[in-house]
Amino acid sequence: MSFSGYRRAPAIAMLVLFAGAMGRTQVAAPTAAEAQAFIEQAERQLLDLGNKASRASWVQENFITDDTEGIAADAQSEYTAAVSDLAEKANRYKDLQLPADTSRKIQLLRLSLSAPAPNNPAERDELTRIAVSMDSDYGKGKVCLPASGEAATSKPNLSGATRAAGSVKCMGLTEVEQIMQTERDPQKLLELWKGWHAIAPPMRPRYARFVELSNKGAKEMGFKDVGAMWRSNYDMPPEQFSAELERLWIQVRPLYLQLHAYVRKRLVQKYGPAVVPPQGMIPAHLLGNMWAQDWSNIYPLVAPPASNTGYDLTQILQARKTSELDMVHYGEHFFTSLGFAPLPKTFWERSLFRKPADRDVVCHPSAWDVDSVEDLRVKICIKIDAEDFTTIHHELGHNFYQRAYNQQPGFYRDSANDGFHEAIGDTIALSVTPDYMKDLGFINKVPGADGDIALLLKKALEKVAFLPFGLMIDEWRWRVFSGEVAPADYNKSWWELRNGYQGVSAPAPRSEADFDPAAKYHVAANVPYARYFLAALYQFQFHRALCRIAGYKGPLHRCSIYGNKAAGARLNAMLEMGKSKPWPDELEVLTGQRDIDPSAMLEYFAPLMKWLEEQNKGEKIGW
Ligand code: X8Z
Ligand code: ZN
Repeated sequence: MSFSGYRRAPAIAMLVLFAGAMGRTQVAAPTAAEAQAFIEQAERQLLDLGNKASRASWVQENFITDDTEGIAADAQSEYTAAVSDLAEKANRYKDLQLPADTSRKIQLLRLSLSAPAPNNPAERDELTRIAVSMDSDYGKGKVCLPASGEAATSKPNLSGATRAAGSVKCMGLTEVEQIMQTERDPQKLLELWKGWHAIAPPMRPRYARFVELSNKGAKEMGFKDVGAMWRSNYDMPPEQFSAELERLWIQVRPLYLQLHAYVRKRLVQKYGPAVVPPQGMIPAHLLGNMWAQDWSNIYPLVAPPASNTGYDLTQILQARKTSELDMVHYGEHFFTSLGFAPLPKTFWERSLFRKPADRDVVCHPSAWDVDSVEDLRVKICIKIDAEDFTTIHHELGHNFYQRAYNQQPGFYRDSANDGFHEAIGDTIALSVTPDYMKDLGFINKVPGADGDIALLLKKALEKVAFLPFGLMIDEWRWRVFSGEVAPADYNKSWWELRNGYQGVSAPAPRSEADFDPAAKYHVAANVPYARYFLAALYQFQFHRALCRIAGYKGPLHRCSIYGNKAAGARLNAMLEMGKSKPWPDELEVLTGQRDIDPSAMLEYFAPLMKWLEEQNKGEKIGW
């Protein structure tokens, strides 16, 4: 079998064109068998280059230095070049009638990069260097608070974790996030918020260039722009995907609006109408989280007077002197209780569980599958609290998924769509119920039904509060990639979307001297975000299906599939399919349904919705 694609060097390409025009070069007509062999070879080549790039990125994110950045950028550039080259070669087969698997794999090849590069080495290297440098800058970001109480500054280039220099204390994001969980002084919260957002403006010119270069790559790959390319990865036309998100948001928005109005009312009680406008937007620094994407840390401020969750997982974990390693073992234990094999020995040897004191790392939690087979790892700077107890289940969900599909061909070693990957661990974490707490010996007595509203409110602060955030990030990026939002309007459009979707406001005056989007990891690191919105809905749909398979009859929020092998086997049946089929086929295997169905989430929170509507009588809904 011979392949007759184009060479990259322009001079040679011209030569071939010229020879072709002269009629001296005869290229055999493409065949389906040739296409199949081509894609199988591509699969092998990309697995090899992908593993090398993955190993280089692992080292770069664990030991951020100029050298590791360079090594990671080179490996990514090589991988990106191979994808562009193969995608171009695959064009040769575009008019052929191909076996379904072959054409699916060619399409997956075209979609496999989140930052496609121009087919020109200098621009490609520039793109990968920018991408890696923004990821590193985010990882190195620090908030430096002067002991004197002056305004906070950021020092992205200070190395080391926390360091005290004179009267200035510099902290990494993990520490800042931890303080924001419990700090209630608006002034202190504002300093932390401003300090962290100050890491981003230096990334602005690089980001604008990144958009330019990756758009050029997307166009060469046959897409309108990078956003259109991302939206094409859902087994439907990109316009239909946008319409689908709109359909889903309309169904869950009333629940968000009720939660927003209730939380605002309680925050007005706490901070007064001068800080929180009773009919307006909630200032973004008061919600217990840097990005106001998860409000569960302010649960104590909004807790219902007459209902009690019955336990506080953070307190329990800390009182039991739980270690970082113990936390991960709890997560693994849930999966093995469902029938999944334990994690490999190398997982425990190679993962990062603790924030190192003496070097810069990207602490944003991630799960890795370095050799695409069984070299599974996580990288999490674990805090001993309820939030990270959930995060660990989230990350391990990625790892168990990765291992479940490792027998698939290379292009299918992925989730049905990216929302599935994000939903698996969260689905498991929904089974962390009071009953499960008792099974673990964390509590002696399971709280009665009178604790339900409290439990549901706490969960809604995590899951429902997230929904508009999960949508607006990519709404912003899609507009940026399409050119609808120009660099001169980056920050303005960011806040228009945050205001409009979330009903949260910037806590300090903003201008185009700021670049608030890049203070969020997924923007700096170019990770598509619609996946998390999808996952927020899928996880309830998966949970409901698994609870039914387990024969559970009660309310969804009390269901735990812990230890249920039938549920585990059915989950595995979907996971092991990887990306081999369009996602509706895979959704059907687990749930019997072919559409994303927000009714599971609405059913889960139905008692809370009723309660919120009562609490909000006479309140303005919206802002
Ligand atoms: O990035 C994550 C995971 C890693 S895939 C920790 N999440 C999103 C975020 O932190 O913004 C999980 C929830 C949303
Ligand atoms: Zn994830």
